[in-house]
Amino acid sequence: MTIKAHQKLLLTGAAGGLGQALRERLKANCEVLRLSDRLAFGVAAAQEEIMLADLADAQAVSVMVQGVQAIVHLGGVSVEGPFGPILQANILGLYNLYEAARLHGVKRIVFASSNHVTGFYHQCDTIDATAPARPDSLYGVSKAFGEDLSRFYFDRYGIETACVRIGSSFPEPRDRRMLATYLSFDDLHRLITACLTTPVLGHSIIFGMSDNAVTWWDNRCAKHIGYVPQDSSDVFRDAVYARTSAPDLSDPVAQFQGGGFVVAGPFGA
Ligand code: NAI
Ligand code: 15L
Repeated sequence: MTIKAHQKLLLTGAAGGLGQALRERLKANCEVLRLSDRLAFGVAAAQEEIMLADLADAQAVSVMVQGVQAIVHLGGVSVEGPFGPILQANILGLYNLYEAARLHGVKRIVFASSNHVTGFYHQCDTIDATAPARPDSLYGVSKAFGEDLSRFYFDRYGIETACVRIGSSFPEPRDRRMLATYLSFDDLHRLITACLTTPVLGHSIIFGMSDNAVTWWDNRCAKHIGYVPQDSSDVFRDAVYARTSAPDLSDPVAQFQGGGFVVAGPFGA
């Protein structure tokens, strides 16, 4: 099966950690990969275009979106912090992106949501996509907004979105919590590919995780996407246990799925 489902694909947040990890991988999904970020990050290679844009700038976002058939949206504030930048990038910026998609006829978006939409569930809870949001931070609230905004644009305008509640996507798990939340870069690419190629995506929420032995999330509501993880955090388990100490179970950081996000801040405006 070809995974080249779109002629021109836009990747936002291209200068960030996941953007860099996906830059080469996503070229298999399109003829031309348009890369965007607020920050400059070098020159375009073969099969690439670079278009810088601040998500808060509606005009720049419109130009960025024009001419693509699908979007992988990673751009934005990726951790808890002051509300001002979160508001600009993750709330106003997301509105600008969906308005541009509507105006330019883009019909499918993969939105990098986050496990922090549901970070205030306990680590002994197993939740699926029907569980009500319980954001653990203003950052998590902004991702919950993104999930609602994208649902509105699907119901009203038919723009399909996969809200991928990414767990922890790094080269390897950094602590014991991430053994449950780990998503390898290759599995992230498999997941995005599934979102871009499944015949009917609709508006879907899927937890972005590898095939980890310990998990808090159940993806049964997203079977239609056809994502099958092939990696697992289990190969890192012994090393993570050896370099970390047992969690203090009276600490909220160890009780809730969101880990340190449940106590981060307040940061003010
Ligand atoms: P990152 O912080 O490394 O990259 C985010 C990129 O967005 C940066 O290059 C930044 O310059 C850009 N950006 C920020 N504000 C912007 C604005 N106003 N306009 C345009 N660009 C802007 O984050 P990372 O780890 O690459 O994550 C990518 C996405 O995935 C983020 O949306 C994050 O919330 C989400 N995510 C990542 C997880 C992970 O484990 N890496 C877990 C859950 C969600
Ligand atoms: C996220 O949403 C962040 O973007 C990422 O930096 C990690 O902190 C991740 O969640 C996590 O929960 O480990």
